[in-house]
Amino acid sequence: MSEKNSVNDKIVVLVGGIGTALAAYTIYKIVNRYFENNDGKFYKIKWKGGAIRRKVVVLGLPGAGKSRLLQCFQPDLTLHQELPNPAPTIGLNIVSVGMSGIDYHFFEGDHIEHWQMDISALVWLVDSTQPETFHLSRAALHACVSSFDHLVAMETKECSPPSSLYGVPIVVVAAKQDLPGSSCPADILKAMKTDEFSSRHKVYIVGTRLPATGGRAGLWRLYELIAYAPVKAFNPNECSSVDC
Ligand SMILES: Nc1nc2c(ncn2[C@@H]2O[C@H](COP(=O)(O)OP(=O)(O)O)[C@@H](O)[C@H]2O)c(=O)[nH]1
Ligand SMILES: [Mg+2]
Repeated sequence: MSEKNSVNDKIVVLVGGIGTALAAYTIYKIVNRYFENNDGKFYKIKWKGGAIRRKVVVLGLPGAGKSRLLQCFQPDLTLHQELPNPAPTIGLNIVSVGMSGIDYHFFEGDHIEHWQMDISALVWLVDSTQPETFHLSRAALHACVSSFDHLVAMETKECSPPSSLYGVPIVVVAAKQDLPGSSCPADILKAMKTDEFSSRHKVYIVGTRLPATGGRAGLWRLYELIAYAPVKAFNPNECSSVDC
């Protein structure tokens, strides 16, 4: 009888142990999925282009994280694949990649003269860990947008819809959110004072964390904006508000 009890006890301990291990594994998977893979959809993008071509300009102060961002827009990147430390960009870095039937051409650089072309979005990166440089980033962003709107103003002199540049969406990226002491995306958007041009461009904010290994976030949201953010509808009343 006592021998039978001891066998039963062993079975209970064994089943209990397996149950605990399963529960722990499930919790681990859920937590891992939440923290490590909240960009899950990004890794399921169909990395194939097509007949439509779009140009996206990626700008910001040197070291803001532009090249790291573009490293992530590559076919078949896996979540756990290690990203090399990007070399400083000299001149212009062009990354071409097909996504969901559209050919995207990303132009990365620190200078504004490269971006005055037919583009579908401006992505502006800010290093969230450098609040002391926010005013410089803001000045550079405003200089870019002024130069951009000046071109639009020249095109819209007749107050007819311009050919290409009008109302291009602007996506401000609060980069390096994984690093300690980083300012939150809302504070960065505020620091960029984008209200001053929000009547001419719809402005979005995305926080990204793109460390060399694992734990990436923000890529899917950024992709969605690049792919679907609408160009602001032409408003003839805007003609007079832009100084030519
Ligand atoms: N931890 C972390 N490091 C980043 C992130 N984005 C960029 N970096 C690092 O910041 C440095 C400058 O990035 P880079 O992309 O070259 O800046 P760029 O001059 O704007 O192209 C590099 O050492 C990157 O590895 C990020 O989201 N997290
Ligand atoms: Mg670079």
